[in-house]
Amino acid sequence: MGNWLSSEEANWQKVITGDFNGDQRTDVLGITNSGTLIVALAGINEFVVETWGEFGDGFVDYVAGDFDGDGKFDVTGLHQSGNVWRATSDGASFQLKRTNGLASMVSRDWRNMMAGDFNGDSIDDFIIQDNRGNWFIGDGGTDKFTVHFANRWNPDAFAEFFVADLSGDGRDDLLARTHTNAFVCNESLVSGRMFVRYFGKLSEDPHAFAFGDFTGDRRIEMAALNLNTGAWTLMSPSELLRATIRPFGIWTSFQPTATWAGRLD
Ligand SMILES: [Ca+2]
Ligand SMILES: [Ca+2]
Ligand SMILES: [Ca+2]
Ligand SMILES: [Ca+2]
Repeated sequence: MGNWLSSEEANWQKVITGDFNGDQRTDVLGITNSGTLIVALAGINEFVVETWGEFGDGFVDYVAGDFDGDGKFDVTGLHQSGNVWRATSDGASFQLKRTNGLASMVSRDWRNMMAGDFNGDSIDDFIIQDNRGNWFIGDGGTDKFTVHFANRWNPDAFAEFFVADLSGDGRDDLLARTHTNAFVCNESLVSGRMFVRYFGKLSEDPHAFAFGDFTGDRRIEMAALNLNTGAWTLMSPSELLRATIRPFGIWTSFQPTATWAGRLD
C-alpha cells in the first residue's frame, strides 16, 4: 500500500485505466518515466495504491488490455530497441516478460500504438504504425503476440485515432480524424487485414467526441460536440460504414470557454 505520488515525484509517463485485478471494478495504472508500474485499485470507498512491477528505462509507449484473455488487464510496453514486453497481471502483481521483437525505434519510428480486439476472439490485441504508414496488428494470446501486417496509410495525415467496432461485427475497427475533421475508418477484416472506408466529415470547428450506442440500435455511433457552438452531431455508420450525419441537439448550458477534458488541436 502507499500513496499516489504527485506528478512531480513520479514523473508519470502514462496513466491508463483498466481492471488490473479482475474484480470488475476499473482501476488506474500510472507508469513513471523510469518504467515503474503503480496501480490504484478501486476498493469500496477508496483507491488502494500498490507498486506492481518495473519495466525499467527506455520504453517509449504503453497500452493496457487483457492480452492473454484471463479477465485481468495486462500492460504491453514498447522498448526503443523494438522489443515488445508484456506485464501480465496475476491479480496481485505484474509478471514481466519479453514477447516479440519489432524493428527498432531508430529504423521505424513507431507511432499510434493502441489496444483493441481487432480479430474478435475476446483477447485484446495491439495495433501500431511505422514511419512509412504501415499498420501492424499483434494478436494477443497466452505467451506472446502474433504480429502481422494490416494495411498502409499516410503516416502523417491524421490528428487523432479512436478504436471502436463501428461495423458491429465483433472486431474492433480504427477511426482516424484529420486536422480538418474528415474521418476515415480502417475496418478489421476476417483475414486479419484492414480495409479503408470513408466515414464522413464535420465542420472544422474544434470538437469533442464520445462513442456509444446513443440510439439503442445496438450499434456504436459517434457523438461530436462542437466546442464553438455547443451543437451535437451524431454520426451513425451505415452502408459500407459511410456515416449518416444528423444534428442531435444543442448543449444549451454549454460554455464555450469552459475547460473541457477532451483533446484539442
Ligand atoms: Ca479492479
Ligand atoms: Ca490478462
Ligand atoms: Ca484479439
Ligand atoms: Ca468491426
